[in-house]
Amino acid sequence: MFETILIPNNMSTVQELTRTASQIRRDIVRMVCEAKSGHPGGSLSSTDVMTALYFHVMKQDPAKWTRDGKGADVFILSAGHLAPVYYATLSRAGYFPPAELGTLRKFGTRLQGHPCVETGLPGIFQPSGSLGQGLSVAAGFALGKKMDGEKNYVFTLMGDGESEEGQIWEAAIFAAHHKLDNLIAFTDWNGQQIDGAVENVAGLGDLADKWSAFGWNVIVVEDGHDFEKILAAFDIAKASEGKPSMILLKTEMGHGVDFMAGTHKWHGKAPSEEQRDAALAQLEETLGDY
Ligand SMILES: Cc1ncc(C[n+]2csc(CCOP(=O)(O)OP(=O)(O)O)c2C)c(N)n1
Ligand SMILES: [Mg+2]
Repeated sequence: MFETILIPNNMSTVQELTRTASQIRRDIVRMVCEAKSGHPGGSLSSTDVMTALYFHVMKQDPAKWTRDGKGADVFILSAGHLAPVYYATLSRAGYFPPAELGTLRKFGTRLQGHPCVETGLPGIFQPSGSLGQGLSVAAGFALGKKMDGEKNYVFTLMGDGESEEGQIWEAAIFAAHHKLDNLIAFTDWNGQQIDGAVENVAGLGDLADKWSAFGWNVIVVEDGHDFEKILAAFDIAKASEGKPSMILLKTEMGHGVDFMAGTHKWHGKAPSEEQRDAALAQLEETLGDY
């Protein structure tokens, strides 16, 4: 079911990224279906930015990966429930064989429902799942790299619902205070969270204004599924001087599968086998040739 197709991590064209993202979306749907639990909605909305990151933006080499991230770019998944997209991306980038994706959430697996480090899965720098903590960890890594005179970047993916957590804003103050321009955070601004629209749960208002007021370099990507725009946003972020960057990606929950799209109902629900097949048919149709 999880065939071994390793995709080289130096691919650069939008067409190649699009095909890889589709492969990762298919992995997500299969993994969550087989586990009978997990988080497909946000995984599908953040697939494109994760693909852009690991297959183009980030300087990383699975063969040389170490957990301390010394001498390499680092990625922290702040929104830990997005483990399915994280695992699928790591696997397709060459960190472990895709066959292991089929073990998601099974007893004794290295692919726990939320990322952890005790199981020794390559590519995971930091456990996560309790929302709001990853940005603080990423800021710590970024400060450490500055102190060591390293030029590498630290990236972190956050959710918009996650951005309701108080610790996020404490980390925002810290990162701006320390002028962490090697820190690039990005938010999957899909408008949905666990039990409804973010604006109905605890509205964030204009996130761009908020991050800007906290002293960050803010880049808004109006279509967070457009690879050219995503790559351009990372270029702008990398050029920031004296300020950490926040890329706000307007995305669609469940993107790529019509019956999962745009609703919080697929935040944390597994498709049946029938729904999986319907989803895969849509993805394969879009993709063509894997
Ligand atoms: C500290 C903490 N509070 C609550 C939760 C439960 N929880 C898991 S995901 C989630 C919603 C997150 O929303 P968002 O970041 O927008 O993710 P999306 O639904 O878009 O995938 C909540 C409340 C948690 N994991 N950690
Ligand atoms: Mg969300």
